[in-house]
Amino acid sequence: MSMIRSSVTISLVPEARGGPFVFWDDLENACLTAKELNFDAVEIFAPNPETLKSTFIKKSLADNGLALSAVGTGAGWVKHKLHLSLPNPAERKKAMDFIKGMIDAGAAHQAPAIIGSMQGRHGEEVDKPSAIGYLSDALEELGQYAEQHGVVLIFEPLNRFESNLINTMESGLHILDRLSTKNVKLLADLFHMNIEEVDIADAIRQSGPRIGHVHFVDSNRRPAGNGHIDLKLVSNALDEIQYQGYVSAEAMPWPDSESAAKTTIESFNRYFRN
Ligand code: LER
Ligand code: MN
Repeated sequence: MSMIRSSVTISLVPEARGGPFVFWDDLENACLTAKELNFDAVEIFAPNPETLKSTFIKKSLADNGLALSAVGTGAGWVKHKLHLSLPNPAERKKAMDFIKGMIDAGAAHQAPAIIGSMQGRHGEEVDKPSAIGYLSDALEELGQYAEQHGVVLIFEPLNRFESNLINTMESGLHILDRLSTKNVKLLADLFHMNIEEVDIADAIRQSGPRIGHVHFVDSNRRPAGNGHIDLKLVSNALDEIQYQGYVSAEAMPWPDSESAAKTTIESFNRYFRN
């Protein structure tokens, strides 16, 4: 019996509307639905650490017997235009401080923080080697910071339309291999992988125990089961590497939030529960 657990995303960031989150704004109702559908956990995309620390969130999770699988840090980008590859050191420091706050707040729920869009990009003012250097330094410091708080740090390769730094699991591993901390794990987002990897299942096998979180979604960013990714090959590969973490639905609320959550849990049960 696989120890993989199910999770579904909730965004509480109005500026991120239109993004790939199953539930929007109404945390209480999202948690109720997640509970009804038997999800193990929710992943929250929050505007700031204070929101994550609120008794409202604690209560919604506890009342519905849900764990917090992970917290997104992308509000630092969508709300404050901060990221870890900016040319100005003071701005990079603000990005670090924002993420540290999120690591603290997640750790209070035993949940890791995810560095996705906060990795940033290279451009006119910062060439690629410099950007990768800034990002590596940040992952080193944040990985150690997370370790002191008893959680891992999750780093997410993004497809080429969202970042020009780290697009594949292999390049993610390459950057992690050069860190002295072993506390940074990779996020396997099936949507990004479908665009960038030669073979999704092979990339999962090659990443092995370095995978710390999975974004469960289909080729078109609709809920898993509504696209053309071969989910059986994905679940076989995750079994093979003895993955023990969450598969968390980060998908468009297609055709609506409730249906997306229901499709996801049906796919989860089909591919991870027999
Ligand atoms: C963005 O495309 C994404 O996949 C998120 O998980 C990270 O911000
Ligand atoms: Mn993702």
